[in-house]
Amino acid sequence: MKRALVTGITGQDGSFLAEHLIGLGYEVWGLVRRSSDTRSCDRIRELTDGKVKLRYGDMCDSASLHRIVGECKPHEIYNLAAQSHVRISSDIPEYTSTVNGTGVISLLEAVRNLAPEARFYQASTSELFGSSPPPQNEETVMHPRSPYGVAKLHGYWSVINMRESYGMFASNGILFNHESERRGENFVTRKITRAVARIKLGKQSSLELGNMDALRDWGHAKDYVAGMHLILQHDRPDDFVLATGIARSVREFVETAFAHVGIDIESNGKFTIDEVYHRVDTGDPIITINEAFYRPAEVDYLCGDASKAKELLGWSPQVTFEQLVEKMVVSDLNLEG
Ligand code: NDP
Ligand code: GDR
Repeated sequence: MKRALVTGITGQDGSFLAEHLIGLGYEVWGLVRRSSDTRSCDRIRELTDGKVKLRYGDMCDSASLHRIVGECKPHEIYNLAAQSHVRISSDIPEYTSTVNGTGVISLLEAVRNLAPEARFYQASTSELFGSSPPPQNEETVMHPRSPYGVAKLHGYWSVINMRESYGMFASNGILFNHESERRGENFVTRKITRAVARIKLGKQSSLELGNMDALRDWGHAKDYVAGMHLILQHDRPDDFVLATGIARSVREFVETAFAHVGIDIESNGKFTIDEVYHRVDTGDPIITINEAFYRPAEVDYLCGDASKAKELLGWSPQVTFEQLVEKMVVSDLNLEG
């Protein structure tokens, strides 16, 4: 039986990946960090009943990474652990750098010393491209725009360096935004769908957002974790973009989500921080802009070209933008109802 070690198993992707690997017959191990309550394991609650082996550790504690790799002796390692919030990375840049950059080196060193034949997947990101114009693919110049992106670039190159220096099977998945019903509540898509559900149910009246005109290439996380697995099944280590190839603005996400629950909204057309959307039925403000949600440097336009993954791995996403928004809104209506 193949053993896989997943860091970040309690996160959105980690939970879907663990389920996917168990479905494929893997023995799944997960690294969890100590938390003051047990809610951090909510996404993997159903797996904690013996389906996964969990071990305490932290990306900032290299001894714990060595211990877990030595005990598990994995065939495959998926490094998904990260301080994954781009805007918050500007508030905690050093910590973000340690977890998302140095932490990758610590884990790679543990693998090189204790499981050198293992295959290593690194959760790299479209944020690496930053200000490079779309469509972005594996050849696009990288120009990150946040401490998060800079730290992830460190991780990205560490993987390539291990491959070139020691022949390790280490690959980067350069994944564009992927969302789901399990998305953290302070990422924009989930923030929107949760608010739309609460507004529909009369539990909230309005929502504050930041930049409505950023464009993102949004897919569903389930499709992307399947791609992570395929990247490690390829005949050689390599780097792959996973994306849908279609970009939508935050504004389009908002409008699609409200349309789904039958609430008509209209903008005052200011397209600045003075923009306000009103409910058509009551005239009440429903979306206002708060500068606090803007980033020091924005990534304006991400739209990926995943031709390489399609050709070499046979990967393509199945869930459309409209289906993604619908799934998230319906799930939040159920959770809030
Ligand atoms: P989440 O924020 O949902 O999950 C992050 C995971 O990392 C959680 O399990 C968290 O644990 C864990 N973690 C954070 N800090 C540490 C630490 N110091 N030591 C150990 N574990 C830690 O992220 P996603 O699931 O959305 O993303 C998974 C990975 O993919 C991340 O690396 C992210 O940067 C990257 N990525 C995500 C994309 C997306 O659109 N979702 C796109 C491209 C890349 P805890 O539960 O305790 O907080
Ligand atoms: P992103 O996701 O930065 O792309 O990183 P996020 O959902 O945080 O932002 C997407 C875009 O929405 C704009 N925005 C807001 N964002 C948040 N969080 N909250 C708001 O109120 C808001 N209003 C507008 C942002 O400015 C941005 O342009 C995600 C993470 O999962 C990373 O870990 C991953 O690497 C990238 O996707 C690919």
